[in-house]
Amino acid sequence: MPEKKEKFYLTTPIYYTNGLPHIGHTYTTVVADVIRRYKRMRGYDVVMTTGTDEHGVNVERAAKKAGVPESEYVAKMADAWRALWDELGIPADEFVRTTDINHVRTVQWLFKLCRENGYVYKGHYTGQYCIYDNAFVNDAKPGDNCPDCGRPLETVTEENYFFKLSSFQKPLLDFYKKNPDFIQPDTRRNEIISFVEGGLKDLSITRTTIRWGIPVPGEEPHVFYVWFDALTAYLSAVGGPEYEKRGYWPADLHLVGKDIIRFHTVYWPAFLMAAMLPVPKQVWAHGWFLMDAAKMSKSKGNVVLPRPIVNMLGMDALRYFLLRDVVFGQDGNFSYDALVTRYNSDLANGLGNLASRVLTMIQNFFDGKVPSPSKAGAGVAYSTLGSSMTAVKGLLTEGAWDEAGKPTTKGYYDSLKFAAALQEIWQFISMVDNYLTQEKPWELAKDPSKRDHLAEVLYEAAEALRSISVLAHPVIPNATQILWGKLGLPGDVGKQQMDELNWGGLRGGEQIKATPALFPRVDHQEAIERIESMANEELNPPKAAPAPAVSAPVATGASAAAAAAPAVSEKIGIEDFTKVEMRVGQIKTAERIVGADKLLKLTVDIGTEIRQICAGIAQYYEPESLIGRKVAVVVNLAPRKLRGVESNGMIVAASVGPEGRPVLTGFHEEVEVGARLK
Ligand code: ME8
Repeated sequence: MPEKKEKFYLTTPIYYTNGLPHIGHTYTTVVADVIRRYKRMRGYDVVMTTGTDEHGVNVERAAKKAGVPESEYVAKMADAWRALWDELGIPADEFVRTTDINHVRTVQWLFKLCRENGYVYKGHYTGQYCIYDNAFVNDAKPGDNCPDCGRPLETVTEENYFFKLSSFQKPLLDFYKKNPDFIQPDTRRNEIISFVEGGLKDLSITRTTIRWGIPVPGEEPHVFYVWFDALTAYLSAVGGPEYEKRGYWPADLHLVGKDIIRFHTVYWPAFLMAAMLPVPKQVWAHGWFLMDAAKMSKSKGNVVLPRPIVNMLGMDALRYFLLRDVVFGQDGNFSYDALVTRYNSDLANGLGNLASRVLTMIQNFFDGKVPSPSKAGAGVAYSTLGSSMTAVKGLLTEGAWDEAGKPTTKGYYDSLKFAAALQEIWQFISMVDNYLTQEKPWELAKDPSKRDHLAEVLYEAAEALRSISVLAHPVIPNATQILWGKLGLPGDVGKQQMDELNWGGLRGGEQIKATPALFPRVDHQEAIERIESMANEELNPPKAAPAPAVSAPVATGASAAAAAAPAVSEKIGIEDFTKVEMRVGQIKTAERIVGADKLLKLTVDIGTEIRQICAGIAQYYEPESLIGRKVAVVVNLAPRKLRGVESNGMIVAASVGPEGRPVLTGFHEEVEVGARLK
């Protein structure tokens, strides 16, 4: 490893603040996070930037509609974006907002440089403008619709500052030629080259019709046009005018969707060339995630949200699916059906099942201690699994080589071939599965004379799990960290260096930990229904949710904190109290809910019928201990869904201590099921 870490700077687009992230935005940010983790495991000092694009007429309109100043509107939205990335475990190292003062300074500085170098002039522009995409549409006629989003264009004439993009046709074409990897994938590169060969028109970079933008110093009311402003955020995030001090510019990689490739590979390098600043090394444009073959948009009502999926299946499942199901660069269809199928087959049955088989056998046959590799040591050195693992590692990190020893492709991770990388790792997983089926350790365990062989087999399998934890970590960081811990290994698997992963690293003697399944299997249909139901709730939140009738003795975890608050002193009349119908219920069944750690799903006999009720008591009561128990139930509460599971009623519990631990009610005398509490 180099003594001083080499720097690697990558970015996602700076997202618009007129909506919240859906699966498309999540996709780009997840990919950025995977690359960041991978590069760190190769010894790089990585910075990943994402952020929010907060200027423009759309924001002016949205803020007006919300009845708040623009600054307040964008601050709230930026907080929501940042919070979601944090919640999903994909936070930026630098979160840049285009309203940040450092960014404002950087845009004004870049403009000054371009102007001093003679690439800016004042003129008039009349054109057809799409206010939704913030772009003039070349060759459009008045009355046309936007070719991208289909919405009506507006005719706009105004005094503008122009950027002499036309001067950059040759410099750009030369640049693409000299840097054939600058635009990826190759199909996009060819598109851009023919576009630039077709001639470049000068570009309007300021507006006078918009108020909400970065002012052009001394030229008010001119404010910067959205792309000159937004693209510059990549540079502001790592020092702006003082970029040299931090040393991350030029960016190594801009990740974008194919919609904005032109802005990134034509305008952006031209702005930087005009200012005589270094140009980024690569722009990678991926395809669309489509929903029923159409681009997702809130107005079409077909957006897929990340949170409900993560609540149900976990973030690793979402990450795995996004990278495994679609070849990076191409369009792909998103479907819950495919997501849950992948989850059950590759994660629950594949990796999850392998891990639990191996760990259970080590638990049962070796008292939970990883057996030591064969005494002779030869087994490890010549292990078939070991050489397969080394081959997989080579494909992921170095690529393929021809017979003369020349590289023919780059490593799958380095060339962003995520689907291929995962396919290799999962082929290795099935190889380990086959190895176990062949060696039958459960049979070996019956014969004391085969103890050494048994130790060897389970050592190999455990070593395979350790390797998988390292190799798959960039894509499924949570599960691999858990697996790492289960194998009794200390610290953070993300701190491991892939180059240093060698077969035989597990020493033997590690104390394994039995913890719940990595990826519990889910019922296919039920999982989809619950995800859809949670998505529906998030997209159409109930108007002012009515306060629960009984707010002190609640039994759902989410309300536990509220329940611990001092009792409200406002008095109610008896007629209010009698509105709440409470009855004695008897718990018939109780089970945990995948994707909802705090909830138990109960069926409760309330005398007249058997109800399904969810209760937030999973962290305090074992499901089996509840069967047959009599509890007080609010039976006339409107049914609702908790984490996508229907709950028809509420179990009453006292809320005890500062953390609001729920304690179920009990009766000291025999009471009849269905009896009313008054
Ligand atoms: O364009 N499939 O912001 P934006 C895959 N502010 N990726 C998708 C997607 C989908 N269905 N939908 C969105 C902007 N994306 C500007 C960028 S950069 C200096 C300024 C992802 O909020 C994809 O990365 O519209 C796409 O390029 C980006 O979100 C657009 O985000």
